[in-house]
Amino acid sequence: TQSNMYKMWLQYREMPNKINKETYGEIAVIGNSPIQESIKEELTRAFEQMYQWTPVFTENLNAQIVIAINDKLNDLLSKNHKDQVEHLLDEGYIIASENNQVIITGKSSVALLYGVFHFLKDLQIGKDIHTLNITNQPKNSLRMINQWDNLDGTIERGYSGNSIFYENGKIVKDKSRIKDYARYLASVGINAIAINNVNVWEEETFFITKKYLPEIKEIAQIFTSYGLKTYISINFASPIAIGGLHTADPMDEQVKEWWKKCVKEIYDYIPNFGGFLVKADSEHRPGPFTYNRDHKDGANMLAEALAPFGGKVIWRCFVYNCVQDWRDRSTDRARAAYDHFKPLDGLFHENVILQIKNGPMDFQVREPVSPLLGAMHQTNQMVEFQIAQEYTGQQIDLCYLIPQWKDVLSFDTYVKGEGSTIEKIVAGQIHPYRYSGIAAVSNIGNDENWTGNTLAQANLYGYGRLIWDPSLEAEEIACEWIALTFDSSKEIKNTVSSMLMDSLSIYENYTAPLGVGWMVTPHYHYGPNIDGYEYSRWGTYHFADRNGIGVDRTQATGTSYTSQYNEPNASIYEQLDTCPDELILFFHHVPYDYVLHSGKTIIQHIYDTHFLGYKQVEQLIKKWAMLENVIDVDTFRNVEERLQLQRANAKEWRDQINTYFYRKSGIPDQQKRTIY
Ligand code: GCW
Repeated sequence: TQSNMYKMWLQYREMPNKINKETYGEIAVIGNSPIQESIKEELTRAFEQMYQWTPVFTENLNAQIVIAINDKLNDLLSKNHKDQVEHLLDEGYIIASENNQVIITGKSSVALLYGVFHFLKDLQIGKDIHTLNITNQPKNSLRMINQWDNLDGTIERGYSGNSIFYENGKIVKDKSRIKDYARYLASVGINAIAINNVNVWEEETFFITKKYLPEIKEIAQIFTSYGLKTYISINFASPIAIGGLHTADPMDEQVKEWWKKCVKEIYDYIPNFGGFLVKADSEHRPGPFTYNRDHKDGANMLAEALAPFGGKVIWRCFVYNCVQDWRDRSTDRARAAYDHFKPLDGLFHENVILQIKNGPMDFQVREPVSPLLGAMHQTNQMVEFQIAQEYTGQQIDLCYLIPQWKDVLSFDTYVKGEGSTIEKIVAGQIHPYRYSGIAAVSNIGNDENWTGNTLAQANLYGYGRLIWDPSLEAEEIACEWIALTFDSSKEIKNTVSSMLMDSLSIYENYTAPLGVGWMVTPHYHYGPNIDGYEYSRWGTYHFADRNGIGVDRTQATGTSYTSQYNEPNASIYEQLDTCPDELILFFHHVPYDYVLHSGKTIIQHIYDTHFLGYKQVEQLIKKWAMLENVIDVDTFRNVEERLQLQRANAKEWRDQINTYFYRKSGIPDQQKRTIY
């Protein structure tokens, strides 16, 4: 049997108020697609666990619970509900209580699946089955997960064990865990997944060939039965690496033909294949630059091969010079994505979507929003988040990321006047994007609890919920997750939700200050190393010297990165007196005694937040300790152990940062605390 931690938010705990078998024992599920099969399985699992009886499935529309596409419902729906369904998108559903019947309907099978998961969620949190009346649909059309899993079983930036997809150079034979993953993802509305790392190594290059397609087909079928389309990350140099050609030039006829044949073969195996995810000309991966072509040439060539089958190219914009010289002050990594892609607006085919990281650097705890988002009016875009906590504590330190993503989504770009938020841009409401949405790097692995730290499950859950409906509040999502994962006791809810809600700012407090980023151990990205990247080629500098710190990205005296924003943002960031405190060192180089809006100097802010951050971790430990007797022992231990590691990490950060800046600046702490 599966442990509680394994079951994440689909616990289906035994319910005190049982719905009875006599009345609800028969459930009508109309249709036989694989998705209907998933629905039946999920209902069976849930009802057996919650109510200790097994439902019988029927096609009889008189059953108390009816799950069917709207045109199979005959006259069961009231006029009002009928109209509501008519206006829904394909993935939208309604749950209607009608003449004592519960009817879950929509226009597609996957809508029914989403409706059923919603129904089960409401039952789990104790809602009355007779009063359910829900209309719901996603705000974003593409809701995607990216696995950074390698065929050898490792996961790039994975902190939860090894891959559930691959082991020892092979696709796993037992795919039951992949199926469970599909259930979790579908239950929060994810509808697409790229199943391998964007860094495509030698053997993974063959994923698009007969060598692996039969097994990838099996994976794709699992995901299909939960409404997710499967994507493969490809190696841009495949025509050379595995095709026997001497070039991968996207303008070369033979190369084009090669990709067309390749794509056709993929669709022979997987008729609803989603398409390719591509990291090109980035961190030494091959790409069109080798052939003096640009990214539209590369993306469009693949798009042409995929178009006849309805496939898409998701092309990442994480393109920058990763062999910089720290002596060169004019090259600015933050500028790179915009500089490369903005001039290409309008030149991409309509089945290309650009995938852009939320910030201009790389998933730091604090960054401004990428100015490329929304800047291209005629090119499909989606934002990329990182659920995996590469720079935010690696699922050791607690860091609930939903508040960060909400900040990104609510950011006003002004690209089409006031109100041009990222939320609206990626929902396709500002520019007429054909496709758009949100992707994120997954945080799961084969650890029993999927996410290393059990509380990091909230980030996966929250990601799905937030991108389905960005209007949900971070705290609301946290409470929902807690209620489903643990139980509805007030004590657990209050304690865990306050821990989650405080965690991002705590993490920010004891790590790199005021938006400057990095200062992490090179390569591993956990723990402090203030100058670890300072003289390296990655372009991630803080420029601290005895007088001050920060990166001058102004038009007046710096790299002019600020000019990539629309007004008024460009001026807000450009001017010291309007630049928000939390980003000041991202945009400006300032002396240590510069006074923030908060009234504190930079140096005092550094001292205060670092002492505070450490204390706050100690408080987290105390809060968690209060739950010892109310939370299951596995979860309790799992989190307790990690909180202790977090404390050690926070201490190291606190002392190294404080010492470093005390020595650099020579300015003592006003409160005379011990600085080592
Ligand atoms: O910051 C980097 C990560 C790499 C990752 C890359 C990317 C998959 O450290 O591990 O490679 O981002 O997003 O492509």
